[in-house]
Amino acid sequence: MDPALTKETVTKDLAEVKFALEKKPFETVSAEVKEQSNLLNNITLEIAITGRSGVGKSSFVNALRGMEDDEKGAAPTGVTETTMLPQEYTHPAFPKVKIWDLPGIGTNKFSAKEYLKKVNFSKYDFFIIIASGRFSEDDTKLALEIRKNKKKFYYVRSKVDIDIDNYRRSKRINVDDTHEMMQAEKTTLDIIRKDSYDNLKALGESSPRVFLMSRWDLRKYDFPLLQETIEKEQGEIKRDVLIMSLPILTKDSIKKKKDAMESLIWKNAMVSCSVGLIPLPFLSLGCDIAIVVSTMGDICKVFGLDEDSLNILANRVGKPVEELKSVIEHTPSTGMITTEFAMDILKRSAMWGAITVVELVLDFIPVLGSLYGGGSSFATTFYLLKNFLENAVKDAEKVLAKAAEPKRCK
Ligand SMILES: Nc1nc2c(ncn2[C@@H]2O[C@H](COP(=O)(O)OP(=O)(O)OP(=O)(O)O)[C@@H](O)[C@H]2O)c(=O)[nH]1
Ligand SMILES: [Mg+2]
Repeated sequence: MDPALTKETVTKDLAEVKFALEKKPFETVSAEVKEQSNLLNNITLEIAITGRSGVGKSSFVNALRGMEDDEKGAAPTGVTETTMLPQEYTHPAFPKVKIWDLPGIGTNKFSAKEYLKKVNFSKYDFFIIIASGRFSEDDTKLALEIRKNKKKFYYVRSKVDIDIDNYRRSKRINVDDTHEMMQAEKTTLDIIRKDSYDNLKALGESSPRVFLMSRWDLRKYDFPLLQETIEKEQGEIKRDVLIMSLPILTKDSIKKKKDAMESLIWKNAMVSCSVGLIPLPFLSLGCDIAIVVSTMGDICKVFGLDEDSLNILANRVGKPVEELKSVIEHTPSTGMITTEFAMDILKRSAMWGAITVVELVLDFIPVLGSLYGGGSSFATTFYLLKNFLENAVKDAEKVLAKAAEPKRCK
């Protein structure tokens, strides 16, 4: 624990807790927190990817899971799916997050209504309708039906990298002229945007929104905007699950994940000190250490620092996983995060000026004194998790930078 914690930092770190406790009675907050604390393992998020055959549905499923197309467990691409059954792909780290590769629309004789019924539409949180050229009547009919059923959908125009490339070739753009290359990209995107808008208007959409993207680089074009738009249109809980589970593309995605996780750690700290009061040997503290351990594990997964996520990233960027691991300074490998490990840092945290921290926390939110150990358990557990989170953020930023480095020539 950072011994230099001040009134200002405590006030900032626990503003959300104070706000919640001012609005509602302690028991209500406590009950809500219990329900939300384990959201990564309790809340399902089901995303449906649809569109005509060959538009890039399966590729997008893989991109959302941070995977390459040829990886084990990836959705097969470049092959026509003949099955009428939706294919389920679970998120590599969070099995409650599912991305569904729906059968191509338009290639069968079903109406939009029948199609939705066949794919069991009610279970999806939202739909992404992809087109790689013009949108078709099949797309808009489906959208209309989804809207009728009070679900959200997003039009995505895929493969814009190909359009940009074609435009540059057709205009004989000099590849060494960065300005011209950029200008050609902008012009192509403007053309696609206008074309998609006019096309959907002609098909009866009154104010269509279309997101341009390429499966090969989700950091580019409209994918960040799509992500932001979907997040805004989801309820608070699903939004957090979405933020936590989407791949880390930029430093900004790390920041968003950090904000979402800050809200999760105080909830877990509170739950761990409210239930199953287990006094810890040699400490005047009590908390459910299993909750502390699983929260640390979740932090690792959210920031891509667990073994599986690191392997997937290493494969994606074509670097040995050891190279990525070499920059991780603070976060232990997932196998090391055990009860003993958590106990050990808890003991050390408790020794470090915890008294002042407890005083600061209780001074700011006196009602926390009703938790186990008069609030000291909460303060210690919270700062332990907060410290773990801060370190994971630093490590995730280093891994992101390492992954982006050009490959070394041998
Ligand atoms: N350049 C480029 N190629 C893409 C993109 N998205 C998909 N592709 C390619 O387009 C082809 C078809 O992609 P799939 O993901 O298999 O398409 P699908 O919609 O799942 O096709 P069906 O399952 O047959 O309906 C593959 O060769 C992909 O590699 C993209 O954004 N850019
Ligand atoms: Mg497919």
